[in-house]
Amino acid sequence: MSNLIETSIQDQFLLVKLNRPEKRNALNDELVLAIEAIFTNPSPEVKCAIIYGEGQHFSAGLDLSALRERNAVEGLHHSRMWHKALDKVQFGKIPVIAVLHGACVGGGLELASACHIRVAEKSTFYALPEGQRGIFVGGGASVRLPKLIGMARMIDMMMTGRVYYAEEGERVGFAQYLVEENEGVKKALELAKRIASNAPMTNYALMHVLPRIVDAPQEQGLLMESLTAAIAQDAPEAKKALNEFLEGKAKKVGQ
Ligand code: 1HE
Repeated sequence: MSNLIETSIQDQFLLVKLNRPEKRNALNDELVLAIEAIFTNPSPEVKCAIIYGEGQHFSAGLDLSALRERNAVEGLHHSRMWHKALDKVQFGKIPVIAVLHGACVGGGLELASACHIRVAEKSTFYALPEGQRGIFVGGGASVRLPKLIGMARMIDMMMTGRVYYAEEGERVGFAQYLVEENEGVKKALELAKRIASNAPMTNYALMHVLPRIVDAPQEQGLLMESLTAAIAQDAPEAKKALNEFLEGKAKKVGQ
């Protein structure tokens, strides 16, 4: 395993730390492949993962020093390597929470977008410098980011170099939670506990079925929804949770 990334298990949660602070957690091939390996085969005891960055920034994106002269085909393979790795994050076995601080830019934002929930500390800022570097996003941002913030904002960011800071960023949809500095992992652990208490089928449906429904034509989406609902309600966890509510033993909404 690469020493540019560190993993540890706390309770039933996998903590994944980007550990290249001297290069602002810039993502070279070694790091991207390490991310792929970690999310391809998480230990079965792990119920949720949290990914965060060491140092002052979550990630400065693609390691630009590795952006040597590539021809079109090599560029394609490089981009597809990112897609394969980030698909393992989005469509793996465990929900993934990204904890953001400092720069969350370029490929760093693409990594954050592949996670299921984003918690931003107040120092976070978001940008897509690809526009200014004469390149295009290649790590999945054109598919994932418009679903978070809308296409118009992404076009503006790339055309003008616009930077969004933490508070506005949360408002427009980059992150779901905004917390004080150094509070992100604590918040993510709280959320992870809740996520881990869900029926496995519910988490699976949210990670794997919902994105396909969103991309599908309405008729197929509705059918997928019905099939998923039917399977989910038949699971023993669903029956147990329903009984607990009917017996007055379950938490009310908001508790
Ligand atoms: C890097 C990188 C990098 C820093 N690749 N080495 N991403 C970017 O265009 C963002 C470029 N980085 C920055 O704008 C700034 O570094 C930050 C705003 C993120 C942080 O600023 P700061 O003042 O904390 O750090 P720094 O002094 O700029 O950088 C410290 C070191 O990290 C320095 O190396 P050093 O050897 O001179 O100490 C920097 O060169 C190095 N560094 N960022 C390589 N990105 C799948 S396609 C995705 C396409 C993209 O992601 S494009 C966007 C790339």
